[in-house]
Amino acid sequence: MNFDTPITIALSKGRIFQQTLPLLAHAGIEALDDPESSRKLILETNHPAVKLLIVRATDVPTYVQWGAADVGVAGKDVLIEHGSEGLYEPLDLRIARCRLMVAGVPGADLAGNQLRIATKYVTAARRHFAAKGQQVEVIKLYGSMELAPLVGLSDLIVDLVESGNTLKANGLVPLEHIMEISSRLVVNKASWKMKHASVTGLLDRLREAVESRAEQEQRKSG
Ligand code: PRT
Ligand code: MG
Repeated sequence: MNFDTPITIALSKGRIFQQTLPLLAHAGIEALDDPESSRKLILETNHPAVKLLIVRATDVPTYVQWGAADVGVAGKDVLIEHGSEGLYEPLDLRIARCRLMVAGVPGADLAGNQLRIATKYVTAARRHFAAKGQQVEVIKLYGSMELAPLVGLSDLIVDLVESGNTLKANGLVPLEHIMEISSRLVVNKASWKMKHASVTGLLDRLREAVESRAEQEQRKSG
């Protein structure tokens, strides 16, 4: 692919970077450094006009919203909490998948009113209980949510669950499924207009990569 316009892509280290790399490779983009070993926050690629910005997962939508990055990859959880101002969300990359769940000690009461819910995902948690017509008090935490019900900070937590091992290790169980989570491509609204050819070119190649992977998965399971 031919990138004549400069394009910056915001990514977080760890699972999102690892799982986005093969998709970018399908668009002919290869990073020249590995963020896990290099301390650089701006990574060059094999295309001089294409750069990768390494930012915190929760900061990806902020960089893209303000146009400091043209595109980015962020979890649906992060996007729900951030809001969609200044952003398009044209593609589900189907990577970094997990589930947003209500969890607590075994047998915890899910139905009560004025339950206290500890979570990093305040917006998603409020919406979930409001949709059930339940009044709850949501307590914002920044991590280690599993501790909250063990020490009486909250009745329940709302957290991401992948294998379930983190809950299990703390004597908690998943109680209610809220939604499936995956990472999305987000695009700055001005970049979408001003860099239309490059952005849609990249989007098309990423969509192909996602679809061919989904077909492979289906063939394996069928
Ligand atoms: O780690 P850091 O503080 O820098 O930021 P972050 O935690 O937001 O980043 P990162 O890279 O850990 O997560 C980026 C995105 O990956 C998230 O926004 C999610 O969309 C997605 N994702 C997928 C996950 C998980 N799976 C996941 N398992 N994010 C977090 N977890 C955590 C979860 O919060 C819980 O503590 O892993 C634990 C549960 O895992 P299991 O396997 O024990 O159930
Ligand atoms: Mg993390």
